[in-house]
Amino acid sequence: MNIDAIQLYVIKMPLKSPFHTHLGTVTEREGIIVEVRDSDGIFGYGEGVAFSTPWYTEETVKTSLHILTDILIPLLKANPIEHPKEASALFQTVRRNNMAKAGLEMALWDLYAKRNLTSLASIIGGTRVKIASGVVVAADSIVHALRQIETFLSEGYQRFKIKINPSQDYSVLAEIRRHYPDLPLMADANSAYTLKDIDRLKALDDFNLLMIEQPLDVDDIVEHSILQKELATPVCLDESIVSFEDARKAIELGSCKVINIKPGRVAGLFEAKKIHDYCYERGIQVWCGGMIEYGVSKAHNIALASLPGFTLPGDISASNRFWDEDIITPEITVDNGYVTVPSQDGLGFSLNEKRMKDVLLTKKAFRF
Ligand code: OSB
Ligand code: MG
Repeated sequence: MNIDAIQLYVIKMPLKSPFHTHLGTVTEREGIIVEVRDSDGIFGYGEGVAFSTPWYTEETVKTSLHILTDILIPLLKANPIEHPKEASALFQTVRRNNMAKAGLEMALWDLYAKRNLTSLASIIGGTRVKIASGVVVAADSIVHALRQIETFLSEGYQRFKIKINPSQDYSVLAEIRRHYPDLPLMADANSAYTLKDIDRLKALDDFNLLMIEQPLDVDDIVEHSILQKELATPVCLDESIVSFEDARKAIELGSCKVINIKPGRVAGLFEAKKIHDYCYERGIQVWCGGMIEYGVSKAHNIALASLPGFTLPGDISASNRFWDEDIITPEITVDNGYVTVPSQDGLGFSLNEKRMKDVLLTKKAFRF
């Protein structure tokens, strides 16, 4: 692919409003924008989606920078590739660190699509021209949750996800259902429960939820299969699935009926597509998750969600869900509940240079 240079930009922005989960509250977001440039001066962009602290996965912005700087970029420099899928294979010689891998791998996909004068969506096999958009409600009280739902409904979102935990589940969902009996609603527990809570979780069958996401711990593949047999509500796995093999095992065990695919969590677009293809062949529903990310990662998610198996609205929301001003132009918008899949080459969005400057913390260049 004739890579000439790579730049890593670390950026930081406050969220428009605090994002509450039982694991902590996110008020500002650091992120890594990965820029690859080839010898013809064509650019590709990816985004490292690890957080500043390891609350969601074990990676952080700092560990990602270390792995990119000292391991992955040198590996790519020493092993020139012709296609992004070779990067995915090359990076398999490094254990885990999936978000660092994905940031670089996805930049290579964008570059590859641009070189082929094709949109990223179509180069990976996407078929949709628009994506049904869902949104997450992560409030600190029922009053705020209801207010957020009202706003998001007026903005056209088609599916609503609410964060729950054992001290805020039945009562919150009951109150939402009292106001919105037919709202397309799901809950995300981010591993707040154990199998001892099985009766609490069964009670949530009362609310006709589309699914419950990651109720049990990350490694509880067996426990999720026990739980799923007891629940009418479909279980969706998020944190538990960090590879194709995890997805295969979870499906074989009956640990879930739905999978949330996030390219960052599974080391990039190639692995994400592999999981999609496996699920599609077996009629397992998938949707594309979110990471409170910037527009670069959102744009990759849009391309991914254009694949035919992404049959459920995911956490692909507009730039203005989290940001006063995103780092891409044009910004991502939701129109009548849908995000349009760009038809321009590559991601179909450019960096907003001015906004990037305003939010830049550090920058690091690598010459090939
Ligand atoms: O569990 O899906 C999750 C955000 C950050 C980390 C993990 C999760 C989330 C979300 C919001 O639920 C996703 C988004 O809309 O960006
Ligand atoms: Mg989740």
